[in-house]
Amino acid sequence: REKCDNSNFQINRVQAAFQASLMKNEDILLKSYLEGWTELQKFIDALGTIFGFISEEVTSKIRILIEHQQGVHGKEYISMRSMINYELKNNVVNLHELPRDRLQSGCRTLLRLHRALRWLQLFLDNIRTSSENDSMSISCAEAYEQSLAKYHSWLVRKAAGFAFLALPARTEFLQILCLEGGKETKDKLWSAVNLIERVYNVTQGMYAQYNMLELP
Ligand code: 1Q0
Repeated sequence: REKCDNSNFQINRVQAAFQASLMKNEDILLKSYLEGWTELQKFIDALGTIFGFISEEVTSKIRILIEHQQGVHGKEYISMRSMINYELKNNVVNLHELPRDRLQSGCRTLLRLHRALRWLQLFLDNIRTSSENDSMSISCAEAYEQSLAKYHSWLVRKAAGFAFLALPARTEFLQILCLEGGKETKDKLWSAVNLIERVYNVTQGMYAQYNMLELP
């Protein structure tokens, strides 16, 4: 496992990337948003191979969006709003049925990451308000039930439930996040939760505005 002092696993890096994704006019800079996810993925990977299927899923969603960004219409994929406008105008988004294209739309792909960001917000807030002997598995499962679970099949929910049981105890978990526990940790988590909530709200607002909250 990487050491904390080489700043590889800093929660600050996640935060910096998501902070940078917030644009002036209620828009999201996709490059930074994806960087935030790439940083998050390092934490998932650090938790062990049991979480591999979750990490794979994040890789696959990030890859689809990067493929759009590197494609011929790449300049349309700079911000979330430009992506939505482009995909709507050009019938890239499938509004009514599951996508069958090889390269799925950026809008429905980002929506999956967006829903997962709500889980992260709730989970981090549960950790923040938990105390030393509280179970991370329960904190995680509760956040999941309140958010992502309702979009997942029975099988995925079962697999997620088993993976949660493999989460380490609170102290070790905080060590993986390079946090020591105590007041400073609560402050850091509080500011991370608030930032994630802001990013979530901007994204949610845009999906609602374009009627895209249920994209198949
Ligand atoms: C630490 C444990 C992480 C648990 C996260 C929640 C578990 C979710 C289970 C994910 C199952 C993936 C299998 C596939 C699901 C797809 O069906 C679904 C829908 O996509 P589609 O194409 O079928 O319509 N995909 C998704 O819902 C995407 C879900 C991505 C899950 C992202 C989990 C993110 C974990 C993040 C970081 C953990 C680090 C915590 C500490 C961070 C501190 C800053």
